[in-house]
Amino acid sequence: MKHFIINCLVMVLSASFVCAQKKDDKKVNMSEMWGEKNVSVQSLKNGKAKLFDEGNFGMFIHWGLYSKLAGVWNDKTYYGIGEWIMNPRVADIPPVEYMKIAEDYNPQNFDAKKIAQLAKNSGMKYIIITSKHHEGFAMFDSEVSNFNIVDATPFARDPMKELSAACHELGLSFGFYYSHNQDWTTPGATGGPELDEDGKKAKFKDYFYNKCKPQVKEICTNYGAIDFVWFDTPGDMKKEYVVELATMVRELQPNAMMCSRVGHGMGDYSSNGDMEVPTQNIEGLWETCDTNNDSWSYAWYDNNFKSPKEILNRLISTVGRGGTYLFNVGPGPDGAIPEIGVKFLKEAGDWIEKYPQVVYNAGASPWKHALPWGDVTTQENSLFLSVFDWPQDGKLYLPGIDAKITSASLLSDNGSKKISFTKNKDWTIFDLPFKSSESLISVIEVKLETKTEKVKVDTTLGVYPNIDALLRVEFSEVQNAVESEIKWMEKFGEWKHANQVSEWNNDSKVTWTVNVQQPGYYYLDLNYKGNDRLVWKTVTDEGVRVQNQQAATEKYQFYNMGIIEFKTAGKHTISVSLVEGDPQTSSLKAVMIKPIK
Ligand code: FHN
Repeated sequence: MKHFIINCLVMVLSASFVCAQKKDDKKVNMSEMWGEKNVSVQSLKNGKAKLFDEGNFGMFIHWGLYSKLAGVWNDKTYYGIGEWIMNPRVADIPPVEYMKIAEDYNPQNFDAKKIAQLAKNSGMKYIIITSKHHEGFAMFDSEVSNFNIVDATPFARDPMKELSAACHELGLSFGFYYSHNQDWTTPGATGGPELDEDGKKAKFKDYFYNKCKPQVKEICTNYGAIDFVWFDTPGDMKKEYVVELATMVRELQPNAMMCSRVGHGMGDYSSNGDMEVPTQNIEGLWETCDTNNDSWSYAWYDNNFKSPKEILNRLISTVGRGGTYLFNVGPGPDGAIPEIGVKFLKEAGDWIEKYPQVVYNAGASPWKHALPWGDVTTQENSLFLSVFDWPQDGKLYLPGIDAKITSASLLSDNGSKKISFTKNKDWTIFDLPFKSSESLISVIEVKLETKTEKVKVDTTLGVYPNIDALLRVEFSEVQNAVESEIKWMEKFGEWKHANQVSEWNNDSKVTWTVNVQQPGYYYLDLNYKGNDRLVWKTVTDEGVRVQNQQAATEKYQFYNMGIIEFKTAGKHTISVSLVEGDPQTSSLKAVMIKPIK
């Protein structure tokens, strides 16, 4: 496995978060936001992690006072993740003013049973909800601080009691998010006021012992058995506090799982970066948390909801990489989940109900990465091919498997239909109907003679005769240039993730080995960024050269380079190098090889 350098150009926002203004770009330690990734918990898989490991799909809910603001303060809309609105980097709302929002917060349409039922109908196995986010407002009845939904609002109900009961009634598991380090309205906490009520300098210790620890004790005591305590943004919180908190959680709720964001390697499983579906398989127990639109909490303008197909695509891809998918919804100011989000989730849930074997207790793909037409998950002797892009020519190409296939069937709710297939060297070619029977994602079950975990697959990226093949740099060998993992925000808090190769010199090159199904001509596109105009050269092991100049911008884009030829089928290398242009500002993200129609 390659060693990636985390190169993150972001701006530090309090001790543990970041903002997208370039002038303050600065390197930050991502483990301060999302925790260390060195959690090794194989032994938990049969114990308390069973639900997490096998369920593979859960609901995340971001709900707090910020949901009432919906992205607006003093008649101005602030774009980006809504739950950050009070932060100085967003609307900079003074804590005293922010706390007043509670006075008329009355989310009358909150209906715990409806939300739990939605999670269940959507195929999710558990719910994790914000009991207290960075704003410091407890969405539960707290003896520790009056700044809570029961004491400080006319709503005066404990929605966490209602939701935990509703989940348990429906057989769903339940857990709490708790922001343990950041609390922007409590003196001494990270991001909180520096002075206490008496004008004295407040310490983290005061916040920790007077609010954080006792509140975590409350959520671990007053809601029956809970299955998760999801701490977030540990920042530079001292190890002694993290250990004390995690130890208390383990004593009070021995079955509750903590993610790596508790900090200092104390978690039971790794939490990926926000909104990050990884491109390569990851071992161990891990999760990707993602949101149904661009923000975690409700924002009035944010109706960029992921379609049912995209939800399923991201879920299946996460499971295919070996992980679990935690999918967020944000109730609106009235406490209800926006209608479009509900509709799309239910449609995704209907699909999962038809094809549960693709998701639940499913194993990772032996290819270790997505395939151009979809992705693969596994159970026992079966490979489940989830086809996101149905081939127009009736052929589905699967590279690199030499295990004996005993049958292949196209699944549907009317039963399965056997399909024929042929072998061509190390490719298997399935004959499919021209029209898919399924409007979202069709599933082909390929039964093998052996168990899928024993099957050897050649994971070399394929070049396909009927679909574009994307070759990302993380699947290449890089010589004399720097490969790094990059993360950036589009809107504030809306994270994107990729790998790039930069710092080019005269000897630099990026080389992919590919498995070409059919010889012939293909279009070659490069995905890069840089300044002005760049000249790139692509050379194959057969001596075919494509060299061309195209424009460059500071954002990654695909550019056509011309036509590349593979003279023979089988394994080949293609190498890309920068010939002209500024080597310092030029970066390459991927190559696309497209059949010519
Ligand atoms: O700062 C939070 C953010 O508001 C949100 O809660 C996400 C969810 O994973 N966690 C933090 C940033 O990573």
